[in-house]
Amino acid sequence: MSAADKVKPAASPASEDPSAIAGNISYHAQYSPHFSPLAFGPEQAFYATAESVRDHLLQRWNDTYLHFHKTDPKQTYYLSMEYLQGRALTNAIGNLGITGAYADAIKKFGYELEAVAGQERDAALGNGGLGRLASCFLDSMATLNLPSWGYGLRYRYGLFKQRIAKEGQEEIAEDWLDKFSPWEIVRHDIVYPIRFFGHVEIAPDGRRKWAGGEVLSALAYDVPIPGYKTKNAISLRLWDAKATAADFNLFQFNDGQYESAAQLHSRAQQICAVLYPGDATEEGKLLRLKQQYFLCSASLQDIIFRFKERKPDRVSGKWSEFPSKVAVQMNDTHPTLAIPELMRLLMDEEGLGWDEAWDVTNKTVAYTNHTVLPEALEKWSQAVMRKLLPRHMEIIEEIDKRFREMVISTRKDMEGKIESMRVLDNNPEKPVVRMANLCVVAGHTVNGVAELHSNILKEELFADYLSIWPKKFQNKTNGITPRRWLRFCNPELSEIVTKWLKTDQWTSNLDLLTGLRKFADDEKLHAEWAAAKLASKKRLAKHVLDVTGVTIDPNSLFDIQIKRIHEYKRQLMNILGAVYRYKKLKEMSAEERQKVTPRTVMVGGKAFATYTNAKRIVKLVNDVGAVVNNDADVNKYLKVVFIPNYNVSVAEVLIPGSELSQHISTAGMEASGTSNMKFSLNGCVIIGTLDGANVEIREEVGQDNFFLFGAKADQIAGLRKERENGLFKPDPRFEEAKQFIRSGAFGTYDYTPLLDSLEGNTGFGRGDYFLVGYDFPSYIEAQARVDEAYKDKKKWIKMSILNTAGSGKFSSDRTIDQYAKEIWGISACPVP
Ligand code: RUG
Repeated sequence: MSAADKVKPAASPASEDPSAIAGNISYHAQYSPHFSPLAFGPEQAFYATAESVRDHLLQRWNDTYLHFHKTDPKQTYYLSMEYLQGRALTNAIGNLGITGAYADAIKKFGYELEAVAGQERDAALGNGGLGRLASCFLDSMATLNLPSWGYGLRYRYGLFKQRIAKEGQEEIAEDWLDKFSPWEIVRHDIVYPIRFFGHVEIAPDGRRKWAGGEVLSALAYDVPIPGYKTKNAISLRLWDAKATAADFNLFQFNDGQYESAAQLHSRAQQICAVLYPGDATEEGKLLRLKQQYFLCSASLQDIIFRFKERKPDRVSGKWSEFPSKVAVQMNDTHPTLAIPELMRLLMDEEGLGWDEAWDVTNKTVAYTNHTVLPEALEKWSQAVMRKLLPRHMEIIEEIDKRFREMVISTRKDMEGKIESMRVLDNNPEKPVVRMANLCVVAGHTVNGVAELHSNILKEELFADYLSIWPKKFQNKTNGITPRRWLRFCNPELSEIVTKWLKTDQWTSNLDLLTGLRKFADDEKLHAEWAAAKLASKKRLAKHVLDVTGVTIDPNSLFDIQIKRIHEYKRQLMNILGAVYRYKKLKEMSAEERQKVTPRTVMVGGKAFATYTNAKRIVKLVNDVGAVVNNDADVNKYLKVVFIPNYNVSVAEVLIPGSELSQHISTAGMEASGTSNMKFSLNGCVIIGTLDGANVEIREEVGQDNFFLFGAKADQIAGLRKERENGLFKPDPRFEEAKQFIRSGAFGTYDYTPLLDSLEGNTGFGRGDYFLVGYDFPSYIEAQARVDEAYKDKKKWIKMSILNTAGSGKFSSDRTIDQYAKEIWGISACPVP
């Protein structure tokens, strides 16, 4: 008899009584039989528990759909190529307020909730901050009862799993659907045709029509997203690509031509196979564009369907009503094709004229920019676009033409600027469509994601447009959900916060955290705070031991940098700092070392598979760690650990246990950053530059509670110029650190190309474009201030408390409330 058999099965969903819940889990173990009925291990326990939780979710999700249907509010649709959802179980029961009941229920089977929750695979349908932001936004939309949904793609394989081998990072397909995802609901009733290639025809009624080519189907999978302490549960609708039976050539198959018989099926599989397929080849570029169009077309057809479904008497004459019922937010330029697709659907399918379709489109779509890095601003070859989406290319050409005419006729003074503002770049060598320009021209609002970033958009990247549309540009400083990023991932600290604030309302009103300020010197709070931190540090130390085999000391200063590996984020500066520290430790006498603040430097993050320098950085951190951690002279004072396979669940262990975190990008290059907010919320002090949201975090937590260093954004261009002119004189400490690596102190791997990128005078990727050399001395000095501050435990804990206390602004509830009011024009629609 299995453990599940010991509890009487009961189908009744949505109970909050532990015995009834246990019965429901047992029911799922037996009647949703994914596994042998003879076994009920932790994995089976997870799936049965998740299915039981899903019963709770489905009820709310259905009620919410019906309520939105009945009340017909204006609704936001968030289009994003990325969602970094992570695990869902702990979050779902936490938001539903049934964690205790589920913990008790699971005990009846002899398991602990944490162990069962740990069985879940991360849903990593995203790459980094942009995807995690989208997931935090969904949590806030549901919590604020906003009528809003997310749309994305159901990638078969998530962001790759990172393994550290002798040669450095290896990428392995992340099989998050290996068994199945208990959270998704396949919607066989929601399918839309998606065309690729083909040609444009003139229909008998004179309308232009896209025809021919190949047609696949988009099939919806819904993931219910529960709000915190509300009956609302919204949808994350993920599209999968399918071909139909009609596309299967039975004749060819019976003739032994198996591959050509199922050609369209295999092409359908490619579309949602992976996030960001390599785009070095023409095939790769085409596939990415297909993915983007697939998301946009399926979502817009669905949005239009719902617009009609909510009021079936809506006739084509009423399209002017559309923007009062629908807001579409494009998360970066990846869903830009929503613009020509909406135009196409309105004109070619619904019969609107250009002006009316343009007016509706403009009032409906808005664009969030997440980067000013030139290489990340998407540009698609006009030839590829014309081949894959001929009708869209026509529409884009018309948008470009009309924009040009508008500027020429109304703004003579801008004529000289027009070429760089146009949607099309007709450079004969490489004609492209500039997606960001298309978003700015077509959208009603453009926003950046932190004050500094939004100012750079207005003053530099989009400055020319600002003079045409001064009201189009806004700032919406990013945020993070306090549920996942404090309440659920750091229960020890959460309890203390609730105890001292005498309320747990901070979970949905994060500004209440300022109430901690008045206790910042209280010794009792200090003792509790330190104990909670130590508990999290021990949990983190265990994780490090489990995944790397390295033992770290929970009494050392835990210094963490976790984010995608990129040269602008300057993990290289961090590791050069660690190398310098190691060299100085080696030069010290035993007595001198005793005065040193012991430190554990942890770095985690994935390097894009084809980004060679980023991969070299990963290798370097590992190589430095291998030497330092095994050096008995100094490893009491310094350890360097690379945390493999950084993802959302790993972050949930690392962030609570952090004391210092590094956000050290070249000023002006990190649009916002969001892990900085998570760290600060968890009482971790930041060492950072005045970049992205660091600027605002420092304002909120107080400048004494933030270790600042480095050049400011407005100095960067000048510094690069100086460098080009050969005026830069490197600090001897910077030279010493590089030289130590070049000497072979960390093994035989050839780091010359990586170190050479920090030398010379000019050029992207050479000539130290990211100014590591310029900022290194002030970085080392800021780190020395950290060492001193950490010696004063009282001072450090006070800084930690004041970081948490100053984090209220960075709740994604605040961000989403601002989007709702200032961009989307939507209001709460709570299920009664
Ligand atoms: O790099 C940015 C981060 O600074 C930002 O916090 C995050 C969310 O706004 O978006 C990141 N980002 C930018 N991810 N992808 C891009 C460019 O496509």
